[in-house]
Amino acid sequence: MPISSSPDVDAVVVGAGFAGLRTIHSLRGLGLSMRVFEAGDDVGGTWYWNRYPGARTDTESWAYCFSFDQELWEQWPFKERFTAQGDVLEYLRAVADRHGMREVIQFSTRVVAAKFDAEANLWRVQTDDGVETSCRWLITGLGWLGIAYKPPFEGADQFEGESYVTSQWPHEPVDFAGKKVAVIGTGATGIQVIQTLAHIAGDLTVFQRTPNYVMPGRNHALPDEQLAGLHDRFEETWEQAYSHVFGFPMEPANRLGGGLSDQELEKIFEAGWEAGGFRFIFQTVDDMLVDQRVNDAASEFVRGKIRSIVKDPKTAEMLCPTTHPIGGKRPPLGNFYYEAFNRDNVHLISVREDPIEEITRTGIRTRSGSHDFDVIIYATGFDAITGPLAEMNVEGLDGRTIESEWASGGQMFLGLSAAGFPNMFSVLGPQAPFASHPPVIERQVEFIEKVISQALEIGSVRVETTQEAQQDWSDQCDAVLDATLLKQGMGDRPWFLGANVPGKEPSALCYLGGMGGFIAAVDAEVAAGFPGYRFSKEPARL
Ligand code: N01
Repeated sequence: MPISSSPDVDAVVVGAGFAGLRTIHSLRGLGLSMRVFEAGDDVGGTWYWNRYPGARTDTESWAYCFSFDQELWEQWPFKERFTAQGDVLEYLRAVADRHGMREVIQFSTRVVAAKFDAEANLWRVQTDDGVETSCRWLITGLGWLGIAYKPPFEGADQFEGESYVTSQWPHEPVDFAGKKVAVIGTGATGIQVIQTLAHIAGDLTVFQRTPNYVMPGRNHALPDEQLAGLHDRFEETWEQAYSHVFGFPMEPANRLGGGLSDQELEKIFEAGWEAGGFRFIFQTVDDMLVDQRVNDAASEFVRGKIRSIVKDPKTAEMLCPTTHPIGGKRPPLGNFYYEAFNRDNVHLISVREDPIEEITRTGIRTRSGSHDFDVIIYATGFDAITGPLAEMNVEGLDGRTIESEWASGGQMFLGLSAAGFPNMFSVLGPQAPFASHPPVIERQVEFIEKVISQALEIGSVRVETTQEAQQDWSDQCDAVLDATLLKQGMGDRPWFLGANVPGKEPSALCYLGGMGGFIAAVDAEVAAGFPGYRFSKEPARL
């Protein structure tokens, strides 16, 4: 019986977004042959699908890109502080073209199943064109947000107007001028749609279940002088991003709020609010997410801002989050979001008080009455983090499937390796760091490169993470989560704890120990000779 049949290619990569493209670069460095399957007809991944009005990054543009290509970074004309979706795509297309990546990507092809052949130590990957491809290494780059969650509202199919799911947005332009539009959902996506369509739609009604702490993005164009200064700061930018807890290109506050008076905190918060973006959370004090008093003060500060911006007191109160701490749900970035509710054409319905009972032929019926619309937009989130891989029908050793393994919460060593699934690495798997994705992706892929490189060096055909390593990492994820205030938001269904999809078991689906904690963990793993992995030269069961 063969211990190592020859595969069609050394590696199959699934997805051609940030993760897939970065993986191509690394595998090429190792001299491996590969095939990349991408469901879309172009590169981009999450940024290909989420082309809804107003979509843009909320990490500053100069760190929402790759650090591996310094030359491109130093030339790239970052247009705005926060990059618009189309410009993210343009950047990723440039990366793919410049590095000749398209030649290994098969577009418009979805992976429908992957099964580990334990005798041959190969993955057999099925695609929706009916072809099977065998490979030694299976690397998934599916992102956290690949599977939309659309609540099963009664009657949704009978609506006769236009309806859209934000993450399945059409490529053709949608005309909203003069139309009556409903947006369901006020997460980071809903907020971007609402603040954009407020100025275009004839009438916009927002269906909000849980108000969020929306930070002012203060997006702006980057003038040439600023861009030139920025282009001189490659090292500094990436040093900041890789040492910042959430991978942002900013210095930490280097002070704790716990010992400061209320007046001192107020002054610091005011400066953070003015600075915009996530600087309110990460450049004011370093203990906002762990110190109750500081968090309470920050939350109250934001409520004060909402009350001062939104003119109608009743609307302002409806927009004030009161049931979770700041950070208990992922705070969105707005650009004149609260201001939108001062417009006569924008209306707010709280579905906590007035639940949606049915989607009708002509609109939405809530408990208090019916509302007619031309367009309904579902900005209702994702089966995040575990959903994309669970849906891919991945079968490892002994018939174990990812879907069943993760029934009570996804676990992956370092957020990329699952016990029982040899030779598979998932960039941005569950329990990857909760941080800006490009820096996380780069560090994870560099680590994967080192594991594969070690296997090639010693002639190993099967590499598998151990159950102990996986459990230990998962325990660390639990412990860090417990050290924060974030679990207090559980009742408000944060997606990063798997709490937003009915029936999904909430758990620590991400690592909150920051980029620094993650980099220390992967460096220690490499330095110790990969104790979290078993490298075998022949199948364990033969
Ligand atoms: O999804 P969400 P998202 N009835 O889950 C509501 C990233 N992202 O797509 O809060 C009524 O946050 C739900 O209500 P509630 C970013 O990491 C990044 O907005 O559960 N409402 C909530 O308001 C972000 O955090 C960027 O009570 C229902 C909304 O739908 C992540 O994606 C931009 C409902 C879902 O919000 C997810 O954001 C956009 C129901 N039955 C997104 N079910 C950038 O980088 C759900 N909702 C800029």
